[in-house]
Amino acid sequence: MKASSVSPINIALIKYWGKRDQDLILPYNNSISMTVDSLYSHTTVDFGEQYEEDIFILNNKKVEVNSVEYKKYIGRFLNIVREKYDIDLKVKIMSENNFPTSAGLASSASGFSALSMAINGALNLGLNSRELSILSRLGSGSSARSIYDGFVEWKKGEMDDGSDSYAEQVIEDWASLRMVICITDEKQKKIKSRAGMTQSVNASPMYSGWLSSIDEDLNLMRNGLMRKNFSVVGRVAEENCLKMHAVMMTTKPSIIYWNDITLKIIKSIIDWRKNGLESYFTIDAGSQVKIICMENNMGEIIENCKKIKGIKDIIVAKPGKGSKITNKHLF
Ligand code: 2P0
Repeated sequence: MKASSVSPINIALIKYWGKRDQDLILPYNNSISMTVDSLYSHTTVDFGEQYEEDIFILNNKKVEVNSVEYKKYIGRFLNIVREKYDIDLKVKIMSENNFPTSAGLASSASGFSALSMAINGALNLGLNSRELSILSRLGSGSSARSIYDGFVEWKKGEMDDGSDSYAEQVIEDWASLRMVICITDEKQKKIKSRAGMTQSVNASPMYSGWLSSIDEDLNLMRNGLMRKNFSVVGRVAEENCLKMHAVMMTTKPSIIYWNDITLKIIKSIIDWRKNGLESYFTIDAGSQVKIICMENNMGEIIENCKKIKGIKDIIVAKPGKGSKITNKHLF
């Protein structure tokens, strides 16, 4: 009962920040993302009677199954899976990320989509993509989007049971679009998204403004993607990102994920744009800046980034494929 999968992160162009249901992980708003080709989790799961307790090894380090962090994320998800599919076996899970974990690079998106995909294979559940998206959402919301290739929309849904809250593809590919990911800090963030978004819903005076403006952003983004209109997609992504960070910053107590390098990159991008080098930024629950650009401008943008002191690493991402089963097992 062993299976492995590889699953990518995704980067939101229209963000998810707040849940209408904490247990079922149902969001207040739809979100739209790009599935990324170069950053992924590789996960192997093995269910069997030989295991007396669950074992979880992340990036070659055994995670304590009694730790609060484990219980809140993986442990909680395994309980859901066991109850939903009537499974009585313990499991060994090994997972590796090829990028910094929990630093605002959507490791929970790649991690839970890889885990769901591998569990589907190991237990022979026969779930289709939509059912996998729903299962994965129960582990971590943004992971619902990583199941699919290209550009993807996660629907908030209307039903109380979450059965209509899953992701769907908007467009399959946009081969000339790029994201230049500037790593400004490789340390784990201090405030996890899950806790941060709950605080924002409860304690940011801007939260209602965020929700009332989201439908317009979603419409513009869908149309921009369908027409492959880079200026619209970039502008709307940047505006939406700034709105989400305004909500974060105005939460009491405030949630500020940026550092001085983050702000330096933002200002540089705005300057480059004034001088005709068209690029836009988006930033998630962390300090890394994702620069959205077209392939033909990427070389110049990377050269410019290399001149900004403090950027620790630059990773180029293209639109990529969603979660896949692989026969390469980690153990
Ligand atoms: C997003 N983020 O849309 C937004 C932008 C962070 C900022 O989705 O509680 O780790 O596991 O559902 O999925 C991060 O949220 O939170 C996230 P849970 P998740 O990509």
